Amino acid sequence: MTLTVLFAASDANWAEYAAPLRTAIADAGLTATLTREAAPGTVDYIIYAPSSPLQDFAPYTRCKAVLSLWAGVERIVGNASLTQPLCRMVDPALTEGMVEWVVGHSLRHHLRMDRYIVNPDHVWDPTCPPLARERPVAMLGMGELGTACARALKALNFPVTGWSRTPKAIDGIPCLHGEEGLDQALSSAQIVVTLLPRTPETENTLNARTLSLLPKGAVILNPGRGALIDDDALLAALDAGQVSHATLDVFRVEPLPQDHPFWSHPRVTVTPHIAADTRPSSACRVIAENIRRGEAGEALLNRVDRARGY
Ligand code: NDP
Ligand code: OXD
Repeated sequence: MTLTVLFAASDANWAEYAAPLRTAIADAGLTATLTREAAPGTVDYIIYAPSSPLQDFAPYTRCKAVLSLWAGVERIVGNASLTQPLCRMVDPALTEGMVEWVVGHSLRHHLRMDRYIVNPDHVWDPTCPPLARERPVAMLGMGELGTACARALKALNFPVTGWSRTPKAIDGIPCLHGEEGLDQALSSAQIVVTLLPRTPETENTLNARTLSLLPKGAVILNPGRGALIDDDALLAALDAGQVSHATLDVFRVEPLPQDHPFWSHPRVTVTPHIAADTRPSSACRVIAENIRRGEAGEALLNRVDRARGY
């Protein structure tokens, strides 16, 4: 049987994904027409990115799953017309990229690299930074990405505490949950990494109250979603020295508007939502495996729980 797979994403996505998707679908033993246009009633699977104008999923009556190219699904999860199973992206290469971004930016601040990279007055300050073992990290979000980043930082000896919605047991990484757990994780964290999904519950996880719990001079790394942080509270904490630096990859509005104070703040580093990209060669294999599973009647990978929102 020939399946119809609708690719609902931008022209740029199509240019990157069409060839590796065809290869991955064939390698999974499937016969499919991969297309950017099809009569809704004929479509078996939808591959979706928020760059697509597709908003009304109701006419796709035969569609067995919507497969997101993005890990974060906040722009589609609440769509009332979407009743088909929704799967988010878990791509090993995306995870690898996130680990590199988080470890790189953690080490930048831990080793105070900026002091030596930009030193116009040639200051000779032989103060050595502490060892990683003396620099506690709080990892907010212990899912696919948070757990991989926590393990990588732990391998460098950072004492990492994880925080998630539900309790977890991970070797060598104490894990907390709930509001009290958050307060405890933050109370000793010199580096805080936010890798939570955007949901109504996670909005403003870092706010004036929670930022005030941090030891003075803590660093924030946010590769999760902009809405996890109250922007004004963060700016106030930076100005007060409560937070010494924030490295932000994601924002409430993207691209970050030119007049946003983050651009010019001396202790904010803006990276343009590049912490971790889905890589077509590996992501297409994940998509093809899910189509294979759908056809074989097996459980789909990475199903989103609509009620939870992620
Ligand atoms: P997962 O769904 O695997 O993990 C999410 C984690 O957040 C889980 O540990 C979950 O807890 C926790 N969580 C969710 N809600 C709450 C809550 N209310 N309180 C406490 N913890 C909560 O997601 P990923 O790790 O794959 O991705 C995380 C996010 O990273 C994505 O949603 C996306 O927004 C962002 N991202 C950013 C990219 C970038 O380039 N900047 C690239 C890719 C993703 P529990 O384990 O108990 O369910
Ligand atoms: C994603 C992202 O969610 O790039 O995949 O942020």
